[in-house]
Amino acid sequence: MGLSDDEWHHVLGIWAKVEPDLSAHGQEVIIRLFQVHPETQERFAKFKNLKTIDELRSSEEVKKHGTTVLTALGRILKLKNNHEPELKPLAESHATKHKIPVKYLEFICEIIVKVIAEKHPSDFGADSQAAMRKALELFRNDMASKYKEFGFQG
Ligand code: CUS
Repeated sequence: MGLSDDEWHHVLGIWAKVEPDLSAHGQEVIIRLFQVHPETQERFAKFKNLKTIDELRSSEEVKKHGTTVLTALGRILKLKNNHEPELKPLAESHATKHKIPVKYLEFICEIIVKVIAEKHPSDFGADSQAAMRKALELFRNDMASKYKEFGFQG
């Protein structure tokens, strides 16, 4: 089920506040994800060797990956309910190459909401948070069904 115009308005409104500093948000999301769900870090050969919080904080790779993740997500959000063309290649690479389970997408989405809420307490109220959660759920559901088309059970 898609979002209403009003819900998309909330989602894109807060995203406009995230975007000017995408790399700081992205870096925080990845670091937090690896701390809260260490199994996600194991999935990436290039991040496995980063043991301490200081190592994570000073890693340019982590920062770069955070930017990549949020850039991809931002593109998808801006397409609103018509994200299929952008989502398909992403689902393919994540199903066949990276093998990122849907569960990990749930983890990262939840952390994205938390990080935005911390960084923008006065711009990300209950309605905006609910709308963002709904948009991310739509993203995950569509990723999950595309995963299946690519033969990955997720
Ligand atoms: O990179 C990318 O692209 C993805 C995201 C999207 C949104 C799909 N990723 Cu990366 C994901 C993940 C990570 O990194 C980690 C963990 C989990 C998930």
